[in-house]
Amino acid sequence: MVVVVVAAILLMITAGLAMTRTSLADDSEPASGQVDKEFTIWARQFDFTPAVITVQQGDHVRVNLKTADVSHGWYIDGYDINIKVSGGETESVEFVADKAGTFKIRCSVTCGPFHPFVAGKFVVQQSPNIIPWLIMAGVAAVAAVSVGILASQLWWRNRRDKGK
Ligand SMILES: [Cu+2]
Repeated sequence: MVVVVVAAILLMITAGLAMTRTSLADDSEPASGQVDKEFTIWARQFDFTPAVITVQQGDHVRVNLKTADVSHGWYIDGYDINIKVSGGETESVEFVADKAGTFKIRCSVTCGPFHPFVAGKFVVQQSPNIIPWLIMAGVAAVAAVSVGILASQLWWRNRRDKGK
């Protein structure tokens, strides 16, 4: 009897988790061509404005690089992104921020004596993963229900034995 009840509860929780996982996966998949974060960055002698950009892991990012003076580049160390722009033009790049962490941005065109100072940061914040928490909650619920059922069985048995 106890085994059947526990098995049924386990089955329900597993099915629930499977459904939750599927719906989460559907939500996190961005539609093709959809841009989550767009930035327009001005490069000049000798900085980027803004220098620091922050996104969430998995964001589809679009960056438009502009310059009002000489040629500059915008390179993310560790992301294989490198765009270059000449005076008065705009160059764009789109990519998915799939790696979490803080990455150095550098100018990839020697633009003058203070070129090494043309730098910034690309911050990719890790998206919270709720799946492990859901599994832990499921296991805890099963354990609690099992203990409850066992305790009540023992209580009834004890009562019945006393009555004899
Ligand atoms: Cu430069």
